[in-house]
Amino acid sequence: MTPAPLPFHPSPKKPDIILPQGACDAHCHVFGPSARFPFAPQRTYTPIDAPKETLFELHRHLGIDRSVLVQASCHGTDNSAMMDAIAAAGGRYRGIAMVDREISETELAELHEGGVRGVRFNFVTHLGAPADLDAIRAITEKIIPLGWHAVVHFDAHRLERLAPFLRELRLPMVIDHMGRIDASAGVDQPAFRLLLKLMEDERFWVKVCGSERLSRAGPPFVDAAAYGALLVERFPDRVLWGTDWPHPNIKQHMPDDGALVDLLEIIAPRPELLRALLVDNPTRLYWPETL
Ligand code: 0GY
Repeated sequence: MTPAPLPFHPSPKKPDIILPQGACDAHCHVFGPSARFPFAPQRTYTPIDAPKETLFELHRHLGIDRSVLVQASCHGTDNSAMMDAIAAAGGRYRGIAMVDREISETELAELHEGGVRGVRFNFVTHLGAPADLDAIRAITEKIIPLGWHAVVHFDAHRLERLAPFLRELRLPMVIDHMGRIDASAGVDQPAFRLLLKLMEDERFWVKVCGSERLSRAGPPFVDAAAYGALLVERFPDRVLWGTDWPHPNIKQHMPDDGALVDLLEIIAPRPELLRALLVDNPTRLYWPETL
């Protein structure tokens, strides 16, 4: 039997740092509530309900003004829980959808109208079968006219085989969770070197979050934050950050979201870096019309 999922932190601390105005959590999820938005039959895990109201309250508590909701595999290609949350946020939230290869132009236009600005592809073993490469080619060609990007989520060991394929695609790509590298394996580990190499191509962006997933040292996950700091220093205008609330599939150390915000002191140690990471970069990708 699969063990019961760990609940998200019930009372995160108030962060020690004050976030800049317009700060964006560019990676988090809403789950359910399942009575209204049932999970996908083919899911590989069943999370605890994590409704929009709880997320909105968390963002207020942390000092986060904007957000990008990322469709998670447990909801499959039914984006309705995410769309409902975006609609309730009055333009301050955007979304990354998961879609079928057959999606029509009309359906894509509806998603765009509802705040979606990209599509996510999963290559993470514990989340099910890897995304189909032909389907990705077909979907990305459909979303290019909308100005969308792709979000790619993969296990670090897959990057070597995946990189040539990603380089073929003709749109911006955002890599989730620093490519899920192993924080104990050092900056010379092949996957991290390859990630740095990919980032030299200006189509690629990277999310410097997920420290709690990459860390081998445990809380406060400083070992993983050091990789984020390196990426932010080297590519300050193509990095994004998020809480990853409600932290699906965290098995051991459920993070305190306020403490994750405090890790930004390591990840983006100067005000101009923090502003680029939390405000200017998300604006360019998700709210370009406000520039
Ligand atoms: C994350 C990470 C995970 C889950 C998903 O789509 C998902 O279900 O992304 C994970 O299990 O590591 O980004 O939330």
